[in-house]
Amino acid sequence: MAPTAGPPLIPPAELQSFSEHLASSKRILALLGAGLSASSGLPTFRGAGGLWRTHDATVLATPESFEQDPGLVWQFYSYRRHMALKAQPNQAHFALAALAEKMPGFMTLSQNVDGLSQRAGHARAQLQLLHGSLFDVKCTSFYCDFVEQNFADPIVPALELPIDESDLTSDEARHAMSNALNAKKQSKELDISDEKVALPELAERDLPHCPKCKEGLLRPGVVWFGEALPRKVLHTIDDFVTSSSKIDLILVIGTSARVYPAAGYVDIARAKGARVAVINTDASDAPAGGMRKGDWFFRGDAARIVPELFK
Ligand code: BV8
Repeated sequence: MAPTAGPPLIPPAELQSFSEHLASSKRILALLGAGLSASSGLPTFRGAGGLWRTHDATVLATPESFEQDPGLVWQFYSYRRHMALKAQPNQAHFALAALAEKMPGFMTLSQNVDGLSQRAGHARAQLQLLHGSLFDVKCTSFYCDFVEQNFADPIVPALELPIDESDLTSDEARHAMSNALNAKKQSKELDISDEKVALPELAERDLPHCPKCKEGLLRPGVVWFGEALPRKVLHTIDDFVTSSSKIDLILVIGTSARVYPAAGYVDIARAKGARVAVINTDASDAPAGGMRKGDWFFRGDAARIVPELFK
């Protein structure tokens, strides 16, 4: 017996009203968050898996943490670089890139640093990276302007740690991890417990250093909490939102919309006449100020819903 089809992914009336609005829209914004890449296997910012489950990403993603323990912060970013390189863009990344190609008046504001929108072929002029990229590195020396794209995995040998820590509970992974660490003669016996997984203390000399000035420590080219967003990105977005014409629609895809000033673009778009379409697995994650009449909330996996919406 053929399996009975479940309820439609998107309620037909909602899809109809959205499609009509999309077809008549000239200027559209999309605000992307980590939920967009969830189906590509990447944990969301607060959902980092494995041994990072006991660390608070919002604490690690700060200049203070890097100052205090660059080795720990580099291990966090090395794990995320590795995961992002292993991941593939999903159908939502491709659908957004296709919409950008079709619509000059479409601009994506991405909070994601995983590089998946770029790998899906999203036109760079229409992709604003609000929080930088895992694959940019820059020198921390005050007098050095070195910055480059770097996809090496790991970026230095000292960061070559078994990454599949999500199965650290298994003996073989545990032995692999401790053998690798012992081989680096840098770790005490790993104390794997539920509370905290001991991470090796990496010597600063073994962390990535600047090839230009030869002395500065390199850091990930992401925007940390307390740091300003890239000026050029802010100016490009300002030009888009302050132009006289209205904004017809803002898509809010896979984000808890709690981080500012990124989340503030929802209200800025509303003030320019935009209707809001939220795509999120969590019905409680509506933007600040909640949903208004004429908005849409499409509940579910962005990787499945976004391609449907743009059909
Ligand atoms: C700044 C890079 C000023 C690093 C990140 C008001 C105005 C201005 C600033 C502030 C303000 N209030 C507070 C601040 C300070 C702070 C801030 O916003 N704090 C928060 C915690 C309240 N903001 C800043 O510090 C910003 N800087 O304002 O500087 C300034 C000006 C001049 C001079 C000096 C300073 C900088 C913020 C940037 C921080 N960097 N990322 C890194 O990645 O390591 S933010 C990081 O967290 C992500 O980039 C993302 O933006 C954010 C949220 O991460 P997640 O929660 O994981 O992801 P997301 O929110 O996307 O949640 C996942 C969602 O997806 C959920 O809703 C889930 O339900 C959904 N989902 C899951 N699976 C799916 C799904 N949806 C669909 N499909 C699925 N399959």
